[in-house]
Amino acid sequence: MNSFSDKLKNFFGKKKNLSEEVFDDLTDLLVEGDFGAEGAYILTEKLKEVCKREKAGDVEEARIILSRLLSEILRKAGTVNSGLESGKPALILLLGVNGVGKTTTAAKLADRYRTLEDRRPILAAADTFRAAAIDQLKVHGERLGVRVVAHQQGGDPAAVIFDAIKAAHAGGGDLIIADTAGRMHTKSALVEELKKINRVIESQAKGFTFLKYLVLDATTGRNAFVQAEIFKEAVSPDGVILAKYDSSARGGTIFSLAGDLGIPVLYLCTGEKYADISPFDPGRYAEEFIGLA
Ligand SMILES: Nc1nc2c(ncn2[C@@H]2O[C@H](COP(=O)(O)OP(=O)(O)OP(=O)(O)O)[C@@H](O)[C@H]2O)c(=O)[nH]1
Ligand SMILES: [Mg+2]
Repeated sequence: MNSFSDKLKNFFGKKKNLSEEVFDDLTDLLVEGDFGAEGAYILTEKLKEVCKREKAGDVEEARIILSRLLSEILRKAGTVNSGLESGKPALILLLGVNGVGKTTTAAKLADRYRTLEDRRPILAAADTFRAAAIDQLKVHGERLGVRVVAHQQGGDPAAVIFDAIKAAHAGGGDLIIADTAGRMHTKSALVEELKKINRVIESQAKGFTFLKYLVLDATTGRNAFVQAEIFKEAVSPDGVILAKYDSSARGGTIFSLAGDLGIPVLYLCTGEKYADISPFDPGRYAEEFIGLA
């Protein structure tokens, strides 16, 4: 995994006895791992309490308890399946700030659902902000052999989605994956844009499952969490896709997303290739995070 979990592994490997110092050092480490100061403190306090109750004798036992607590936090955020219902058409809207990986993720999802779930995806270029963004999606569409519905730069994103829904009705597909513009939204602009898209979906896409996935860049640490707070308040995303987890990610942000915001992580992306996306596994992630796996 990444170097941060190596650090935790090292930490647990060195110490033997459970002392106050161990818990203090662990808190510091968790903060370093993007847990957030409050989250790190609450977690170590909880760990201390459970260790006492379960009469944990050494660091190794504490580590196993910690892994359990961590996966409980992740499971608390609810379902970790994609939210798609079989046999039902769906529309996935990918949201997120600049450069986090939305367009790449749109292509990855199209490829994944087509090959593994027998879906017929349509990519919708609802990022009409930049001409390059539309072309970028078209290139992915060509490579994958997936249809791309696009308008001109500066067009209305809701109109692109309208056309994508029309294409789906006409038999062109059963899963619309919509890329959106990544400019840093103010909350009200985001809400307005989404209201318009919502209206289109309500009137044109009855019977569709509508999902909003927030894409976050794992390398941005606590910043990703702050973005998630804003998006949660504005549009209540159904789940998070954590991109660029292959880079220097420290990974603690995921626990705050689940624990503090109640947003489940659905997928981890670990590279630029289409196959570099995998469903999130809470138990395994918790174990890997503390170097147990
Ligand atoms: N290493 C790595 N790079 C990624 C991953 N996902 C995306 N990227 C790269 O990150 C950069 C930005 O990705 P985009 O998909 O264009 O991001 P975006 O959110 O659509 O960006 P904007 O449209 O400008 O807001 C590109 O160079 C991608 O190749 C990932 O999981 N791992
Ligand atoms: Mg993009």
